[in-house]
Amino acid sequence: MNVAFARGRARRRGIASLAIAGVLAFHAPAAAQAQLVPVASGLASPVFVAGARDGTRRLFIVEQAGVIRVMPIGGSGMVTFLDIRSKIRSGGEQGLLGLAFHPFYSSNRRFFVYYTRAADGAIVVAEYQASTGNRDMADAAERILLTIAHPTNTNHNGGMLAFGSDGYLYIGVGDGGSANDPPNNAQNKEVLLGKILRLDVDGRAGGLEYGIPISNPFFGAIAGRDEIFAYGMRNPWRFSFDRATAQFWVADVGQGAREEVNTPIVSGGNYGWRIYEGTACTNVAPTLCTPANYLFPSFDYSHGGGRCSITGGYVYRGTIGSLPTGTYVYGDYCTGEIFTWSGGEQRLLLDTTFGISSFGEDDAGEIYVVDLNGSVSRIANGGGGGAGCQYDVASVEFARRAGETLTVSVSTTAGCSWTAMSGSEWVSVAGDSHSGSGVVSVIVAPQRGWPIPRVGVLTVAGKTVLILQF
Ligand SMILES: [Ca+2]
Repeated sequence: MNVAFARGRARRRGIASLAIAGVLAFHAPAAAQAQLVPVASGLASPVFVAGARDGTRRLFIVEQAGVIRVMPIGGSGMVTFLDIRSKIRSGGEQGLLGLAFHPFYSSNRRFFVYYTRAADGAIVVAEYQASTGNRDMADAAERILLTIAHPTNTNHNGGMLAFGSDGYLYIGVGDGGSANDPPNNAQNKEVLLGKILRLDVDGRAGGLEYGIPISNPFFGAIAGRDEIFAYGMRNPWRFSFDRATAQFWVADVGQGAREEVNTPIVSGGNYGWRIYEGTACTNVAPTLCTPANYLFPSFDYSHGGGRCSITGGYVYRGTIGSLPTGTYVYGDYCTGEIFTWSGGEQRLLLDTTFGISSFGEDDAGEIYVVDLNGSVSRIANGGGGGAGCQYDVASVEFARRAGETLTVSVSTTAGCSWTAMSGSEWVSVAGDSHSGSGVVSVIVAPQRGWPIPRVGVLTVAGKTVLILQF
């Protein structure tokens, strides 16, 4: 997790939030405000949310103590998907920290978790499987893939798991804790702490419970552990892959001064810790501060205004215009601020009271923010209608020859207005002006005479909908 979880909220900035604009590198919010739509509350220390990309649009919420809950979008009745509390040491930065669904989860039901082990705090990456008989429940059987000793400190466990577009599992591992990485783990390619790892969960080789991609940068005879993909990380608590471009974004929590985002993450890249924090030489080993030997953040921010710990997020690729497409969303745990990175600028999107433990994406690419204090909210367009609104509408509807009433659904943000109009005399619509998501009734007249299929046209929320009658 990050240093902030242990610090609690004592450094929260309160009324100092008025001083944000202009003081630091952040630019003023864009005119079109975002809003938060609560989707779940009453949770026990939630630390992650995700969809399974299985087409069901269910949300899975990870609670730190060792429970995964599942809820359908727009529904209630959240149920326990997995409960492994007995295996886990939880509290501070420890617990059940990460969850990733296999790219073929819809057919193989396999998923992976990252936790700190009850007995000794070791990092464990393990595989589970959803039940064949109940998709809202996981089987108890566990297969442990990887264990990393983490005996000295309770902080900097990392905790992120995600599959890349290459089908491999990427794992964010912290540097082992304390401050300034005393054992120099992050720069040591012979240990797995302070790294991004990449494993093949579908293979097994060399007596291991996983395979190692031969394209890993230190594979085989090349010096360094074969599992390592990139190094020089302090606590890469949250990272993501852009679902449109596959670009890899890692937010690395800083020590005492800088919070950084690195993208793209390149194979074999050295991202600097503990030699550099952000772009600054830490002076832990000043003779090593040769910039050419390291990769530096794409952007970072300082600890001014009470900020202290970055929580990495996602690039928005949803279809309903909640944010401008291609915007990267992230936040600061200590201040509750949610930021965007777009066009080379960091902007404040929302200032919340949340302890932002994570962001997450659902199957449709909508982005959620997780509040460690017990809730999950979706980031939505602030509305206002017209500009900035996007609409999701079916393109084709099928009508029977005898005539019938169809419904066409429109998905958009609250406050976004739209109309429905018919362009065919045998198709009529009931009501023509709407706001927010909704449905419109489409009355299709019976077809008389010789049964030749015909095509009618509707315009709904600016989109053409074809009515095929046969
Ligand atoms: Ca090697």
